[in-house]
Amino acid sequence: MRYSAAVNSWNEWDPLQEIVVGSADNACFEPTEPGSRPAIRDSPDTPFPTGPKSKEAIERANEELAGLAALLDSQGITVRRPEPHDFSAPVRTPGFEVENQYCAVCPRDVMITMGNEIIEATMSRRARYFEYEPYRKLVYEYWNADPRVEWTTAPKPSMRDGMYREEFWEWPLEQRHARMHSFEFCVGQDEVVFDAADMSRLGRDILVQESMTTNRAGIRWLRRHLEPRGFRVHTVHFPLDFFPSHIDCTFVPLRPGLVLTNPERPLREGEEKMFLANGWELVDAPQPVLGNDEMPKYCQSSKWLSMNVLSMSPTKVICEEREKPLQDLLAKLDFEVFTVPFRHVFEYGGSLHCATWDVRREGICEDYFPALRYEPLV
Ligand code: ABU
Repeated sequence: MRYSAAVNSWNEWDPLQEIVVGSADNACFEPTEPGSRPAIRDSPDTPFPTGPKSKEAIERANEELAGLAALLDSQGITVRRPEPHDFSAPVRTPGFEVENQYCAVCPRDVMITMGNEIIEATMSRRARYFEYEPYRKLVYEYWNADPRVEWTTAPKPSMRDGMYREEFWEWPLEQRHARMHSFEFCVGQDEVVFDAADMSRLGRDILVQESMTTNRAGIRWLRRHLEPRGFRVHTVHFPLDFFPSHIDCTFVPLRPGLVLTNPERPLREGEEKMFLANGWELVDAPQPVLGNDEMPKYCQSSKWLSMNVLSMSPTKVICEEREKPLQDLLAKLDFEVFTVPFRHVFEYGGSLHCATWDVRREGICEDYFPALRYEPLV
């Protein structure tokens, strides 16, 4: 019998064997920079704090992350954690300076497994430039353990001022609405830019969202890298999301043939065709229990963190403890639903999917879109 590689994950749902769960140790507030304008929810005119998060905020998040790790462990899944990193250290490169870094709560934003390959994203924000570092020891371990494991670091962008379109942040909502079909955000199009969490894996087919954190050059780079390896890369858009960043609160594949969709962020017209023509069902998530106004005050993500679930298998899914309407829907769809409290992690920009990076799942590369016609770049 041939064992699967030390790194092996082709989709978002196959039975999970090994996963990295993030850590809030040494987390800092995300600084204001051209790719990010953090604001306090109930007091947008008060300057956003800088430097380290409070000990209490870190402990609360770490407790919930440990609860997730314990649940995964109880299901026989190997859980790994990032290495400590000094996020309070400033970063200075020839192109930019930033006063502090961010955190290692959301490995999903940085790292992605594409079959037997680990890809480190370019990242889109200065404070996250070195966010691969807490995972490097693990990457070396996997890479040393198995010659089938490939490891790719995507080209680092300069992150100079000129890479960004800073006026984006000043556009009023009406202007954004008028421009919603042009998909121009705070990153320009000259350099390769992507966050790993803008991708979703469905066997041979990879979705990439064009967003504030992934530009068209980033998607071109991904196509040129992945197509020769047998993948088909599909760009997707959600024109009613005026601040799109990371696909996993918008379009969440749960098992072959089923995607959990965001009722406020429909796919661009025409992009649903590949799903419908291949017998997939798109099911809207219910409204989250917390409204946008009720999210933690330093949280920069939307209420749709509710749908940021983590699949342990095609029949077992982990959902935030208080999201009862979503739990009920998932149960109706024949999932065994596990729950953990995760509200304190929201402050760090993610929920259960964001706060993890699956390294090994059972299974092989499958084609779930047999009726698809695809034009490769070359
Ligand atoms: N990091 C995921 C955030 C996505 C959202 O706010 O909808």
